[in-house]
Amino acid sequence: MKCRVCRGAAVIDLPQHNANFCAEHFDRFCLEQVAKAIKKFKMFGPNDRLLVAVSGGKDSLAVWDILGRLGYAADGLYVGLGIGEYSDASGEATRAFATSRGLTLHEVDLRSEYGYNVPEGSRAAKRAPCSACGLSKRHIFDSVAREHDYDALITGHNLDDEAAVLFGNVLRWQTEYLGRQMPVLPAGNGFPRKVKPLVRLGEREMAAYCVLSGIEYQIDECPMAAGNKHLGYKEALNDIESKSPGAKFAFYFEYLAKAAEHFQATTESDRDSLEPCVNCGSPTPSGTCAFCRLVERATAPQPITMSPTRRRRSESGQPQ
Ligand code: Q46
Ligand code: ZN
Ligand code: ZN
Repeated sequence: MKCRVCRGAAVIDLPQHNANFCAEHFDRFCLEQVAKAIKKFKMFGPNDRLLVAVSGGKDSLAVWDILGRLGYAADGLYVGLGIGEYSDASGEATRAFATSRGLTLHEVDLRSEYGYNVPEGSRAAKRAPCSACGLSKRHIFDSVAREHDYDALITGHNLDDEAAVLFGNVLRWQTEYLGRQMPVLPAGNGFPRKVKPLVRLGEREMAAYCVLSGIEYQIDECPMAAGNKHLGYKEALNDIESKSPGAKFAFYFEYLAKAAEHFQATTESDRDSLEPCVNCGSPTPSGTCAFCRLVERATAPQPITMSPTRRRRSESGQPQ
């Protein structure tokens, strides 16, 4: 297996590009793909203040690293979700990365700031963990970007993520979500500009980039992801990709080129009709926003449940 550029020994094959690369040229390829996405979608300029949402995983650390190497100054934002050892290790990986490079990292701990963590919030609000988690993260990302006046909020969503979300939305023709599936969502009505510079690179490339660059990331998957529909969509797309290399890239980028604009009007009019939450000021369709309602339910005193033995003793008047 030889590198497409220098004919030296290749370390990775990319069937979707019909190419193999040595470490040096793979590194250059990753930087070029990100630079291409930033330019093509007019994501941001050299003087913009950028905030990267960092989880400690490969994608967010890689995008933060690549932006710095491309000459963009970006700060990080880490949200402590309180998902046991997984969150402990994610926080450590993020802090170690920021410290080693002298980067500014904002940290928001869900429990200390808002009084609940993801498992508690999910139970109390009777929402799936990823739903409570996603809602909390989105609210915090938007608020910190607004408060500190960042020009763009950057996330590490890669091609596999975007193709899987598109696949799920197309399966059910969720037109209100399809309009949001752009690599750039413009700022407006209380939302910061949101951008995804890794859309041209897949999960496998990002893991390889981190390994070859010596970036120590949180390798374990979140334990609450089990049963998450997107994992199933990713597996289905990987299966298709193995039989038809390049299918994932074409599925997403042909959608952007040929269909995305048809769904944007719905999203824009939804956004324009939002008003500030009566409690926190974040944009919401009306009244109190979904995040404030989640906080209220997650932090409400929970009824004390007695074990069957204690209940029997209590009912029969026995001492407890
Ligand atoms: S962290 Fe949160 Fe993910 Fe874990 S609970 Fe689900 S959404 S899987 S990116
Ligand atoms: Zn080479
Ligand atoms: Zn609110």
